[in-house]
Amino acid sequence: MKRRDLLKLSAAGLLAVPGMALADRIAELPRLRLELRREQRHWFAPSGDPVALWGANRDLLRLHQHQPIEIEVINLLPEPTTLHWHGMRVDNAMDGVSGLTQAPIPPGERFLYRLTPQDAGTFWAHAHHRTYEQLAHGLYLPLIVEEAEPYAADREQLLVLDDWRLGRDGQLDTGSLGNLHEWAHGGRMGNILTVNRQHRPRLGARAGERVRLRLLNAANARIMVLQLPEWPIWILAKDGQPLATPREHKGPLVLSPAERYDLVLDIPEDAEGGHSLYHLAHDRPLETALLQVSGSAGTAARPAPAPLPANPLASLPARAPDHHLQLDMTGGAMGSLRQAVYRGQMLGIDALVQQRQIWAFNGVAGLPEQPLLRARPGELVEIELHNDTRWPHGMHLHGHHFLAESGLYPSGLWHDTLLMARGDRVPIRFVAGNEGRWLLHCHMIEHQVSGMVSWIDIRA
Ligand SMILES: [Cu+2]
Repeated sequence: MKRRDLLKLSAAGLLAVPGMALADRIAELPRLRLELRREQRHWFAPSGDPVALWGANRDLLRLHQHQPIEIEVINLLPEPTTLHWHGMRVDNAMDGVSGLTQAPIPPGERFLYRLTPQDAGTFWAHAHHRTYEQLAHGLYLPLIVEEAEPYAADREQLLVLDDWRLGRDGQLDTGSLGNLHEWAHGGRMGNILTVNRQHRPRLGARAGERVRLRLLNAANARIMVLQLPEWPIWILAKDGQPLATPREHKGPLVLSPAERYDLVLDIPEDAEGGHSLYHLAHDRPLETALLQVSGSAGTAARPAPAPLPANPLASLPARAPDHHLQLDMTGGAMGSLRQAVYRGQMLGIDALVQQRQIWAFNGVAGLPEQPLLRARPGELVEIELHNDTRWPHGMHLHGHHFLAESGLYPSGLWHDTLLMARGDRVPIRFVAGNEGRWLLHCHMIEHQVSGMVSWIDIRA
C-alpha cells in the first residue's frame, strides 16, 4: 500500500495500526532541497569579473529548534562530497564525515540528512570530504537555528568571514591547493577577504539600534581578529551555546576557523556615518566591511541585554572524570616530529612527508583505525590538549560542546572549536553524548588532512 493510501485510510479512521503514527510523522516531516553546485555569481574580484565558487541553491539555512527536518542534499558537483552540520548535536549517521560516518555522495546522487536541532544558535554546514579543497571552493553555508521566541533586537546581521586565493585571472587559484609547505605552516591563506561572499560590503543600520551580530569564520586556516567600532558589545553565545549572563566585551574578537559568536552591539545615538569593521592582520588592519549608520532610531539609553534562553545542554557533573587522557599535538615546520604511526605503520619523517603527513596526535598521523578513547553516553571525559608545536590550532570535537580552561577565553564558555596558542596545555571537559564515532581534529583544515585528526567512540 502506498503512503498516500495509508494516510487516506487513517484520516477516515479505518486504520488503527501501531505503525501508523510513524507513517504520519514521516509524511509531516518538512523536507528541504539543497543542491550543491558550481556557481558563478560572486563579484568580489578586483578584476570586476564574477568568481566561480562552489555553493548551494541557497545562501543560508534557517531551521527551528526541536523541529525535525529532512535535508535532501543533491550533489551536482563534479566530485563526491558530504555535508557536516558543524556544532549540531545530531545522530552520528547524519554527521557527514566522509570515511567515518558515511560514504561520500557521488556526483549526480543524493543523501537524505535527517536532523532535529537540539540547540538554537549560530552553526554552519560544510563539506567534510577533501575538505581542504572543497572549503577553499566555498562549499559551505551558514546555518541558523531560531530560538522559539525571537530575541529582542532591532536588527540581526550575519557576518560570515572568509578569505579566498585568487590568481591573476581573477578566479580561484586551485593550482596551489595541496601545497605541502603551507600545510606544514599555518595552512592556506587567501589574498582577498570577504564578508558574506562580498568584498568590503556596505551594511546598513540606524543610530540607536540594538543589533544582534552573528559571526562565523569560514576560512580554511586564517584566524580572524575582528575589530568592531568601540561601542557597547556583549557576547551572547559562543559556538551556538548561550552564556547564562551576556558578557561585556572590549577590544578585538578572535575567531579561529569554524568558531562562531553571537553578539549584541548597541549603536550610539550620535554614530551617524560610516564605520569600518577591520581584520587586524599581523602587519596592518584590513577593512572587511563598512557599517553605514543612518539617522537616529530615536532610542533612549538601553539596559544590558537579556541572555538567550538556555539550550538543553547537560551541565558538567562536579566529580572526577570517568576518563582522563592527554593529547599531544606535534609536528609541523620547526617542530620536533621525527616519526609517527601512519595507517598502522611506524614511519620516519621522510616517509611521512612522502605520504603528505606532517602532524600527529599522540604519535599517530591521520585517522587511526582505533579511537583515541572509548566512552559510554553520560560519562564525563577530560582530554588535556597539549599544543607541542610552533603553530596555533583550532581544535574541533564533533557532536559535543566542552568547557575549557584556556587563557585565551573568558571562563564558562562552551566550545565546539577551541583556539590554542603554541605551547598551550588546555584541559577540555565534556559529557559523552550520542553513540557513534565522533571526529576530533584541527580546523585549520590543511592540518587535518596532513595528520591532525582522530576520533572517539561512544557506545552504551
Ligand atoms: Cu592545526
